[in-house]
Amino acid sequence: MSRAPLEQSRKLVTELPGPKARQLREQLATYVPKALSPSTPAFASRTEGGIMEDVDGNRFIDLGSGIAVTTIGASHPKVVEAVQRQVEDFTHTCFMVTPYESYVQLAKRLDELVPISGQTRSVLLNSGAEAVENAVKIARASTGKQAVAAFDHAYHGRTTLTMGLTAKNMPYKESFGPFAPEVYRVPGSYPFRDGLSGDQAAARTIEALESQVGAHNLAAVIMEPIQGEGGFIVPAEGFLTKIVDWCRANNVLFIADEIQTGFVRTGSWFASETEGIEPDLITLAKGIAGGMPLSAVTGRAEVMDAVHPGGLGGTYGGNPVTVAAALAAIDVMEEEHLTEKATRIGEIIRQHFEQVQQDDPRIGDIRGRGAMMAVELVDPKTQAPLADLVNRVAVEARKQGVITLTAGTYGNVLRFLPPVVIGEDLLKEGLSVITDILAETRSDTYATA
Ligand code: PLZ
Repeated sequence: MSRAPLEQSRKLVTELPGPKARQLREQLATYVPKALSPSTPAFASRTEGGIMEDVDGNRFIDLGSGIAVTTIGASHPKVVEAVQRQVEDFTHTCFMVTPYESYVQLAKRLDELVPISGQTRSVLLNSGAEAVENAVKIARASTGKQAVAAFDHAYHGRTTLTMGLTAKNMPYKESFGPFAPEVYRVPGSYPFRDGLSGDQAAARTIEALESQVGAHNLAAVIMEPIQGEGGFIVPAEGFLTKIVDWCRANNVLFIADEIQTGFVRTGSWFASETEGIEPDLITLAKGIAGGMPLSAVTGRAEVMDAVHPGGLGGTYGGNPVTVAAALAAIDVMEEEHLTEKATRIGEIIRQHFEQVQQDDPRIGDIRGRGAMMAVELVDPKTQAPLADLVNRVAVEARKQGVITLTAGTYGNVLRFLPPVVIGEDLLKEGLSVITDILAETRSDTYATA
């Protein structure tokens, strides 16, 4: 019962938001708290490949993948089929009550895929934040220590523990404290702003860990190999290997939060591979299941097994429908060679902005890897962040039918996370819309925010 494919082209047939979307916005304002403020001036009706069609028949180019989730598109036929079949068999048993084969199969697939040598085990959960929470629980149980260190510019979630691990106050933490104890923040590596080499930045981090926490208190160091919400910050070369080496020498576990970077996003299966590091634990979510809510903690067997029987779980973790989607999504990533496609996307985005940068010095930094690329906009004289400009460009791009995301501790980063299955022409069109808008603001003063 297949429908006609969704045409892969941008097309605006109404003003934005369109009439139906405007009506729905009013309802949203009535029934949904203003703490949730969707950024796209549309309501989705269908999404496929690189296109989102809205309730008014407008078609948007998707450069966000629902924040790095729909790497294979939001309705890949293999995922649709796997989900439909599983729903017909059973929607739920609760794995803690009655196990099912697919959960174990997925844990085996993860064992084969993650850059951890030796046997791993995996626990499946629902959200990214829940995976991070569980990784911390496992690290504490395994080391018998309590402290956890996270980095400047880190993002790990919005639950009480993960809010504390997250660096940025607004909007994530403001008014929600107190946060969980025994969480420490240390400086990391942000080459564009700190100018430090990997070795120098690592020495600074290690000095902070030793003087402010003490290795004998520290259960784990958690880090995103490329910091996502913080602004797609790629650490200086060698930084991560130095940190992981220090952890290993001091009986501190290293948790790689690959929730945003994982599953082919950066051009390899996991960003840890490219960085040449081997984590003890990896948190996974987002791209893992073709849009279904599933997350995981995968880790060295002896670390995972430190937790007592019954110590991990939850009603829905590893729900069979989401697991079916994940097994299909992983097959698609392999069959369609999506690591290579992600790498190609990175080249296209980099080339595009390098061209624009030649006569727009507000583009201070172009960075990222694969289909996880960003540009940081700054005052060319002072490097002050141009957050207002980034916001204006993103708002205008959405009005012109391009779903665009922002990021950064200072709010001055435009980030690109297209579905890796997006067509190259569509990607280039989306980028051109953005840089045309940027060009129109050239004559403005460099208002800093
Ligand atoms: N760790 C590295 O990127 C989620 C959050 C958007 P959840 N990032 C997008 C927002 O404003 O809430 C994320 C991440 C990394 C953990 C998480 C948390 O994943 O599935 O949102 O809980």
